[in-house]
Amino acid sequence: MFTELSPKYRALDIDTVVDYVRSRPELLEIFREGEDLEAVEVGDGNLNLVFKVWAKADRRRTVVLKQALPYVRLVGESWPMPADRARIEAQALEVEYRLVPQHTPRTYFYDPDMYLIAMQNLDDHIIMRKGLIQGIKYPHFAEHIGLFLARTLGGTSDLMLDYRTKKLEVARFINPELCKITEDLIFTEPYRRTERNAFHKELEPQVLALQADDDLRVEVAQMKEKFMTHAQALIHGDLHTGSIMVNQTDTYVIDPEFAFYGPMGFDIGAVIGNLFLNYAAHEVRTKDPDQRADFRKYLTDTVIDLWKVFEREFNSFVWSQVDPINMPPAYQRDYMVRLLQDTAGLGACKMMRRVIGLAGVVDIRGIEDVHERAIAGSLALHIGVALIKRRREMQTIEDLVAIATECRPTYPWKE
Ligand code: SR1
Ligand code: MG
Repeated sequence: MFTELSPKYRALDIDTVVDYVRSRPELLEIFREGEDLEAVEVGDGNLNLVFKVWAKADRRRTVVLKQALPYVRLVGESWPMPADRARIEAQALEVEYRLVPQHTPRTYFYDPDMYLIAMQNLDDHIIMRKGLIQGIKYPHFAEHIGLFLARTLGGTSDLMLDYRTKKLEVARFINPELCKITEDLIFTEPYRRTERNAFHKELEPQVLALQADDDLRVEVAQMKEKFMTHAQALIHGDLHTGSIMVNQTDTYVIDPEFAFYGPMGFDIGAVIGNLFLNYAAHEVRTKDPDQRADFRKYLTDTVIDLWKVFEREFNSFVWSQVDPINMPPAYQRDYMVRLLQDTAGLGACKMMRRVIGLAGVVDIRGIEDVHERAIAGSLALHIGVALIKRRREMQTIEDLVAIATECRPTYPWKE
């Protein structure tokens, strides 16, 4: 069904990874020949193996190896998946590094037989989702991610590339199986009864009402069509807060294995949708109302700021370079409003799938008390529905935030 697995492929494990590292001359800039190395497997995502390897004598000399398995790790061998997705990820990392090296991990090499990428270990950063759950603020995140989005989306679009390069890039990033995961898990399954949906029973009345909402299913179908047909830019394709590593000074975007030419709003919406999932989770995670309001203000300010940085950088990196006869200022303004509305609609789909569908987020699914979890899930669903249904009203990012923050949970259900 997929391109055949290389005959040289073998999945690494904790006993074989050190010898593999020793066999790679590219890593001699980090490790000395024959020195003692230590390793641990840290992959907690849905798909891959991830190893950290370091020199016993000096933990700062370290590398991360990410290796694709020929199946979905979350489910097992019954769900095969092309290991060649690692090539897509390596290519995307290369493009992103060229456009925004300050926010992209450095790649040491890509091994096409092992479907393995060796890259910079970001040990002094944490997965952003984990930090946000703890209520940690990242003061530079909006500036960093706004720049990342403007450069990677603008710089790979028809607005910046010549006609031939764009088409060749679309071909180089054809990624059918990973797109199919998104088409199924984000745009299809949450809106029907399927075995893979994983919402808990307290939320069932709201989920059933949402699935019975014909108007909503029309909006979602429009978003699915956009995802499948709008080859606007090279998108990361899975830019949730688990694909971002942060600390108080830096931001890195990792894991672009879902990359392909799709709608820009899917990436921007993923970031914003995940900030609102966290916003919904703090409904119950942060008990003190002042503390909750303060953290939520940080989240909504971040949404506003990241869009404003994105617009500013898109102006200077893209719009200032285009031919104003073919793309006059009024077209440019209209493009940005359409992009904002796509961002709302696609981000909404990213939110609803995380509450209803197979792969949830720990912000919400990690809430232990089932009633509290239902309150947070209910709020996240209401925000998702409002963002997608009311996206055409939005002219500014403040409009988007106002629509989201008007929403309230409706659990526990009133008779
Ligand atoms: C079967 S893969 C499930 C999800 O994990 C990835 O991070 C993507 O979000 C995908 O939809
Ligand atoms: Mg991932």
